[in-house]
Order: sequence, then C-alpha cells, then structure tokens
Amino acid sequence: MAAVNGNTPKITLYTNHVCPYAHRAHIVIKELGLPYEEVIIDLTKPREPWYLEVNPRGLVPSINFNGEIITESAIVSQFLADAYPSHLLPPSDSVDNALKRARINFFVDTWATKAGSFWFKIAAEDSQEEKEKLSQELINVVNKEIEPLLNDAAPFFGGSAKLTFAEVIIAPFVLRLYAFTKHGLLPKSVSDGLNGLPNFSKWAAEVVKHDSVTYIWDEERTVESSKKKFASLKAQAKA
Ligand SMILES: N[C@@H](CCC(=O)N[C@@H](CS)C(=O)NCC(=O)O)C(=O)O
Repeated sequence: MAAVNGNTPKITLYTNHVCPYAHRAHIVIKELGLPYEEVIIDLTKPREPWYLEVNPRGLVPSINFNGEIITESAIVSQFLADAYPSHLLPPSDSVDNALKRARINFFVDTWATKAGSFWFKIAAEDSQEEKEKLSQELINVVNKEIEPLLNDAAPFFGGSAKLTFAEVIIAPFVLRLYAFTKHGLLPKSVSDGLNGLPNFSKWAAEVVKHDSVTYIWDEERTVESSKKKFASLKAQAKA
C-alpha cells in the first residue's frame, strides 16, 4: 500500500463517474493502489454550499488529501503521480527521467492543444456535413500529430508495458471518442478513421479495456448524460 512518510494517506475524492476529468483522478488512484473514499457530487443540481467550500469553482474532481484540498484534474493527477513515483511517471531525479517526463508532457500537451476540443465541436454541430468535415479534420490531426508519438507504444506510451501518466490524462477522452461514435453522438467516420491509424488504433484498443480505465465506466449513463449536456449547451448557445 502506498504511503507518504510511512503513513497511508487519507484521500476523499469528490467526483462524478460521468465526468472525463474526474475519471483521470480515478485512473491515477487505482494505478497507484491508493485507498480512498468517494463522495459523488450531483452535477445536475447547483452545488451545495459545503462543496463550494471544498472547491469554490464547483467542479469535479477535487481531493482532500490528508486535510489538503487539491483541485483541477491535471493537477490532482500530477500531484498523486509525483507524491508516489511509479510506473506512471518517474521522479524528476535524473536527466533520463526528466526526459521521460518531458516526452509524456509533450504527448499530453499535443493531445490537448491539437485534438482535445474536436469531440465537443463535432457533437455541438447541427449540420451533418459540418460534422463530417470536422471529423475528417480530427482524423487528419491525430494522424499528423499523435500517430508518430505512438511509434514505440508497447502497448502504452513510450514503450511502457503498464499505463503511464499520458494514459491517465488522455484515456477518458479516447474512451469517449469511441463510445460516442458507437451511440451516434459522433459520426461513424470518427472511429473508422481512427481505426485506420495503425499506432493509434493499437494503443487505443489497449487503453479502453484497461481495468484502471474501465472500473468506474458506465457507458450508457455517460452517453445519456453527455447527450443532455450537449442539448443544453446548444440551447444556451442559440438563446
Ligand atoms: N478544468 C477542470 C474541468 C472539470 C469539469 O469541467 N468538470 C465538470 C464535470 S465533467 C463539472 O464539474 N461541471 C460542473 C457543472 O457542470 O456545473 C478539471 O480539469 O478538473
């Protein structure tokens, strides 16, 4: 069992299982084998005052770690991966390890800046033609920017046999790209296109079936909740 200074940490994770950002915290906690208790935050209602004291932004995930509140999924994940150096992310204690961290950071940054917002744009688009155009753009971006970075995936990032911090951050979104395609929220051309990319498709197939990624995954509920979310965002945009 992981420990800080010999003590097992006390972690409360404020979460909602349909949220891709909260999903990151679940993956890192599970991979590190940390004990935790979870508090599910109902995202369909205004946040209660007690939760706004935990996280004034009202978002999930947040963690209470031995009395310290940490918010923002990437920061929560980074904190836990740094506090417990593991196969996910080596400590920054040598040039070689710093380089491994830089490679992972570049992959995560590339996903976020080049590919990350497409799923939302495609789902929010009304016209079928525009959806198809954006889907093709997404495939082109993944092919150009992501595919070469997965050259040595084995099966995970950078030749790792185990999940890495790169998958912690990106897996929730890869999982949703395929699930949303399957359930008609995104055009079929998205999964068809991704399946045509040899490195990406091999990597993604391993990512989406990994235990640490699937243990809180409820596909039907997530798809239903995302459909409602998209519909309300569209209505707001038109108002
Ligand atoms: N940048 C934040 C984003 C978190 C976020 O957007 N969470 C959503 C759920 S997926 C949320 O809590 N939304 C609150 C709401 O919709 O009222 C992070 O990475 O933690």
